[in-house]
Amino acid sequence: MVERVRMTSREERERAIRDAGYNTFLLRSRDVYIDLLTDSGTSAMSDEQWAGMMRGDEAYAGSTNFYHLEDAMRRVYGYRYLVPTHQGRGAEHIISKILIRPGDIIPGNMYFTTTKLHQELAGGKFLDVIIDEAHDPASTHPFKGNVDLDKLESAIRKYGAKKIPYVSMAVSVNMAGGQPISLENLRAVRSLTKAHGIRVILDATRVAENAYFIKRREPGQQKRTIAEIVGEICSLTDGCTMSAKKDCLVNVGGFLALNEEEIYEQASNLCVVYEGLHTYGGLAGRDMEALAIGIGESVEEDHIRARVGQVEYLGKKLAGWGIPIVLPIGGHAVFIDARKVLPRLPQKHFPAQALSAAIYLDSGVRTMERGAVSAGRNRETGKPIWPRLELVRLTLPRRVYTQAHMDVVAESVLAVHESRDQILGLKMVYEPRFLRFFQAKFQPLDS
Ligand code: PLI
Repeated sequence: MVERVRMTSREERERAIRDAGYNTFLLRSRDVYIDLLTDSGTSAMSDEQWAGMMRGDEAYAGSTNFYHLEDAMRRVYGYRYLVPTHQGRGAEHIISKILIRPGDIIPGNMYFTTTKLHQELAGGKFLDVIIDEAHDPASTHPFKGNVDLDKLESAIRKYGAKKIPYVSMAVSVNMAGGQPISLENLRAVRSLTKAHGIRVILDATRVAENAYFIKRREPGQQKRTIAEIVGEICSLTDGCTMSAKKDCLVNVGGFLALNEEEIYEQASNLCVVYEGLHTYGGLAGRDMEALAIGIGESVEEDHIRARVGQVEYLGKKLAGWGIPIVLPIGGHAVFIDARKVLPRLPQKHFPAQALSAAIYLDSGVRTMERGAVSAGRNRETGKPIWPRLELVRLTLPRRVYTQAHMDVVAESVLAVHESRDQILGLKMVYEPRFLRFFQAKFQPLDS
């Protein structure tokens, strides 16, 4: 099957982005030429996955597809128990409700929007313990997703282990630019937390992409398979939340996986409240089948090399033309450093949001802001958070676009970069209460 793409005129795009309040999330997809908004749910399913869709067992309870999914999860990730959810945030909601008490602290290697919100809604507070290099777009540290063990240790000393229900450990750290963690770092986090009786809950969303970087960069890992490395990452944690819409190559789906029976029992009970029966969790049988097959495909060596290789292709092209991007190039996306592109715009005028809108205007390529708009406000003080990273994310769906599409994207970014002096800052004219980046609206400021 092919998806047709539609080219638009400059006038059409001007109208579309104005109507969308200069927020690319509010554009209609028919007005988008090449869609690099996200890699979430936008990948192309394989022939095997489509065949699996035809074998949906849509029984309300005990669907055969659930058991296939459970087998695949155990085989690749190795956890004991599975709770399917409609997507990643469904799993985040459930685990946060179970493990977090009001006043708890959840250290993690950089925030992710939905993960942090669910931790806060459960009464907890997220504490960033990622290494400093992660906040510096120019640092070429090979594992910029790593936890700073001194920061974690001092958090344990300051708050006490009883106030820390778990460490929230991400792989291919999204907000840092798709940056990996090393096995060595995860092992150290594991032994430190174990000594204090603290759990590690993995956000396994892009674990295969992280494993690929470990295989390429970490001493002694070159001969191992991606599947082996993924298995070891998971084995160093007590459970995971998974947005299956990324690595696992499905359009919808997620899960919570656990090793402790007691937590699993609570989770499967909350699943029936918020998601659906514990053997479908908001998914159709056919979705679970496609996911079971996608899990296997996600750790295939050729697939993952081609996937990360395409991101690298785009990133190298942009970097080669002098466009400031986050280095090293990440696993799922290329991130443009909007502060460097638009140094005359203060952060309060949302340079990344403005740059993202400008790229759409130029060519119909849709990207996403990952800066001050995404960071939102401090929930206690209500004050805006001003992150060091002010980025535009060009996110590549898996198995969808060709290298020629990447050339079109790169040429548009170059054109926008060359005319960057004309880009106006933005003011926010509508701000929703939660996860504002999805629905906020803006207006251009006068030049
Ligand atoms: O969109 P969900 O609810 O399936 O998953 C939430 C989620 C959790 N963790 C991480 C690292 C994510 O990247 C993530 C969703 N990411 C989106 C939608 C993205 O565009 O990156």
